[in-house]
Amino acid sequence: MKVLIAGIDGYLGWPLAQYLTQRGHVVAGIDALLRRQWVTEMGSDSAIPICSINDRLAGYEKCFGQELLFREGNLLDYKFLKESLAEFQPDAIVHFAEMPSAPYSMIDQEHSFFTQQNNVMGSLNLLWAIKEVCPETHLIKLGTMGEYGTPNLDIPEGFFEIEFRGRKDVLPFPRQAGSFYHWSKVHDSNNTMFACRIWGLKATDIMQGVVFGTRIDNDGGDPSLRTRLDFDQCFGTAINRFCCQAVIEHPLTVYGGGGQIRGFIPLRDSMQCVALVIENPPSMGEYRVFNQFDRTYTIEALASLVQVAASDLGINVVIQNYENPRTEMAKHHYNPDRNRLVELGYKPFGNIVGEIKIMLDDLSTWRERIIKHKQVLIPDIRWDGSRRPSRGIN
Ligand code: USQ
Repeated sequence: MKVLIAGIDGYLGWPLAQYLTQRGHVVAGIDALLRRQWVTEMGSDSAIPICSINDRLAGYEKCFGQELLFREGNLLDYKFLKESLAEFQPDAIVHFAEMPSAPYSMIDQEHSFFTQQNNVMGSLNLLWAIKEVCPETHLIKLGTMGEYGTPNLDIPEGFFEIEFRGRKDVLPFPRQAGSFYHWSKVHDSNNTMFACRIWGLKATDIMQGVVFGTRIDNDGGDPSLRTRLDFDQCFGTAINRFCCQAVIEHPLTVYGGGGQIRGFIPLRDSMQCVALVIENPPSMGEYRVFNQFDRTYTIEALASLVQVAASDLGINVVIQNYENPRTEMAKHHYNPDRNRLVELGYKPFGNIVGEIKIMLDDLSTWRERIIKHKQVLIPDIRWDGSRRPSRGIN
């Protein structure tokens, strides 16, 4: 199939291009290269050095013996977007071209506004462009498990049957997002569902958990093919940050008591799931929702897994609880379904400790790069709009 990846330069986009190529798909990409700027704005850098987009494209061509069509531009530029779709005529579009950080969206008015404008308007433009240029294209939109929040109910995959005053219906499961970023994803989901209903487009909305990992299956050894790995408070996610902290023997920064539960998925599994979604498209007019994660963990349990894996490799790290800069539930029920991808053939890698050890090994090569930016490890962005570094609480 011809697959266009919007956001091809990011943590997920660049490895996905390689993974899909290995599965026989023809890949093209668009990107405004904003992720690089956001991480610089946070005073940080990818722990794993990454090449410029031009060197990435040259490395891809050398490794796979074929060219990757790339166009630099922004989804907010509607003319650019329509021209890109018309040029490539994709069978599927994977939409990763969003600002992905909850803390970044909570910094201040400007960052909240930017997040929602970039994500919601960019996605709306994409829906219009698909309708006008290639209405039979399958849109695979990256949503987030965070759209659901942490209700005191089990979480289905997008929809549930509800009975109210003696009548029944199947309705979208309530969304209770926990940041302006997560709400931007809810707004995208609503717009996508609506576009499928009124225009007959077809879309899969992936509710993805927190991704971690430095590698995919069969990654080429060329440095241009590596993906980035962030560890700052905005673009570094929990396990990725803990592994970067461990390799420099910095305390693992558990926010609050660490009783928060989230769904987690290794990078290599995320690639597998997206490929399965592309290869098993919905019908025209169908809007379907898949929850995409391997297992759920408390943050405290994850920090312990990283601590133990590090200790096996001779690295001693302590776990430190910090005042939680976020407003989120300290302890809660969390039991989301994730059957639909398994039904399509998703086979989880399953060995989280093994994956963490691979990460620690990879990251120890880049210890100096993490040490150079270690001031970004302590969070200071608070959900009340103020900024103050969190202090240790034990
Ligand atoms: N946390 C810590 N210590 C840290 C970093 C995070 O305790 O150093 C805690 C947070 O308080 C939170 C949990 O770990 O309770 C997850 O935080 P995170 O930064 O790993 O992930 P999150 O902000 O939820 O967002 C990430 C991605 C986002 C994606 C989401 C999936 O940045 O793009 O949508 O994971 S989910 O969490 O399922 O909504």
